[in-house]
Amino acid sequence: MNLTLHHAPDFASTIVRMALEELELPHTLAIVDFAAGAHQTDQYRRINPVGLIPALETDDGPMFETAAILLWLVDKTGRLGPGPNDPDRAAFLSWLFFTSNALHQSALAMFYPQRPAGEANTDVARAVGHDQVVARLGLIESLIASQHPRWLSADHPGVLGFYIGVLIRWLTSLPPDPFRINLTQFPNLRAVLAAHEARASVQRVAADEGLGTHPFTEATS
Ligand SMILES: N[C@@H](CCC(=O)N[C@@H](CS)C(=O)NCC(=O)O)C(=O)O
Repeated sequence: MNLTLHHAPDFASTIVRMALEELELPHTLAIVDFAAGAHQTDQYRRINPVGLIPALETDDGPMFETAAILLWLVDKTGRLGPGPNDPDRAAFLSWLFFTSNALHQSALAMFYPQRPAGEANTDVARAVGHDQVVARLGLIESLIASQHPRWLSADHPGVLGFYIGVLIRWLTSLPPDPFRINLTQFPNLRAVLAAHEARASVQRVAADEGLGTHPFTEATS
């Protein structure tokens, strides 16, 4: 498999990079110069028409959207998540799409509140995003506590652990007080993320990108 990940350190592409490392899939990193606007060029948009990071070039063609790429990797390798015939697949898909469509999107409202609300209303947008994030993390916390899903557990690495881990990294370090998320409110999720960040794959990526030794549970901005 020829794989090229279009990547910027500590961006959403870091989630995909961790999955590629965990799967030990050889890949090339193409660093996107975000500050220079490289993600908005015609050349990059031929790979990701939306102009966002990540994109993954594959033998099946270019891919974008973090969740789509993660799901494709699960299906190609049979690892890091339940496959199409696994009875766990239905719940896994539901929570993967929830993470992408709901949790990730409300997190973006906290990081870029001016986008939905305009510069004059950033505090309101950030507060709404914060409340949504807390409620959505609460659902994930309840899921882990009550159902102990194998595909989001401390015992088995999975794509959702990497995805939620990087989102938590940002949510606990980037927003200004009082909007910053406190991970101790979600102890079951914290345990799952602690196990994921201890993986050699995550440690390799964290060392290369300067994310610290506990990139999910002790992030600093
Ligand atoms: N829904 C997209 C979101 C990706 C995303 O927001 N990427 C950010 C970096 S973490 C980005 O490219 N931002 C550039 C911008 O918003 O202009 C996905 O899951 O891949």
